[in-house]
Amino acid sequence: MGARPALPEVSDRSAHGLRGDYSRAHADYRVDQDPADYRPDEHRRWRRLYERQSALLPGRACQAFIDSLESLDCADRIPGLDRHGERLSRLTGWRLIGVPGLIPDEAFFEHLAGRRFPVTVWLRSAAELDYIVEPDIFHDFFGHVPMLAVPAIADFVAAFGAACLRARGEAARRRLARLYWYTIEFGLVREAGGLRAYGAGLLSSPAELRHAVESSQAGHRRFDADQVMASDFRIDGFQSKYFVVESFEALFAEARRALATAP
Ligand code: HBI
Ligand code: FE
Repeated sequence: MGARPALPEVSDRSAHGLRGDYSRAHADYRVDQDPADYRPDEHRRWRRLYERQSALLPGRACQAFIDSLESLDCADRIPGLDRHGERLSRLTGWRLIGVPGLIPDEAFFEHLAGRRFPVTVWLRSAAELDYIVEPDIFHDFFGHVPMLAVPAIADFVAAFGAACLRARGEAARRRLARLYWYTIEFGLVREAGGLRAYGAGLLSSPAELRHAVESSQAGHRRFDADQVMASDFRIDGFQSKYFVVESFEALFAEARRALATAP
């Protein structure tokens, strides 16, 4: 996932520069997902993305992700958000909502605070198999949804959304965005077998998953919330550093303090 275009103004449903169809979006940017809308070639592309990425997971993805992905049973076709949201809500209270793509921060944070995870409804084109600019359903569903079944992560993401709604001013929101970026998008956890990915940006990207977990040049750092919130990040290309937590409970305990005291 690369450069993020400027987000559409709330009033501008056409959202020039973003590829999703925002014209059918409700006021909270939700769109209906009709699984019947996907063409057979799109389901085939989902299967190809799923097979290629899941082959890379052993020894690189955290065990909780591998177990949770398996229980989602979503290898064969583009997943239906309602069905999977039903099951997830029983596990950690999270539901899944369809969105046309990137949505304005305020709407995004309100959904996270309400335990509604926005999932883009379109799938990347065949030409974007290895590199995509905006998050598509493969990044959002394959990358993010399995970890929302892990209670400490589920609680952290909801607390992050609530903290962003409380935050006053751009600097405070920027610090919080970094916390989300270096954990939920690009976080690493230490397991008995070594470093493992739990961030969606890693778990949905073949090249960066290998780089972040295996490269001695990856810039591994011990997770420290203050250092994370002071570290700017890149949205096109590999990160220059990756933060490592000892456990998801440790992440949530330290981040909860940072979220509570965020200005
Ligand atoms: N919208 N659909 C969607 N998905 C995101 O990950 C997202 C977004 N809007 C804003 C946003 N992310 C970022 O500003 C936050 O991650 C901080
Ligand atoms: Fe993401």
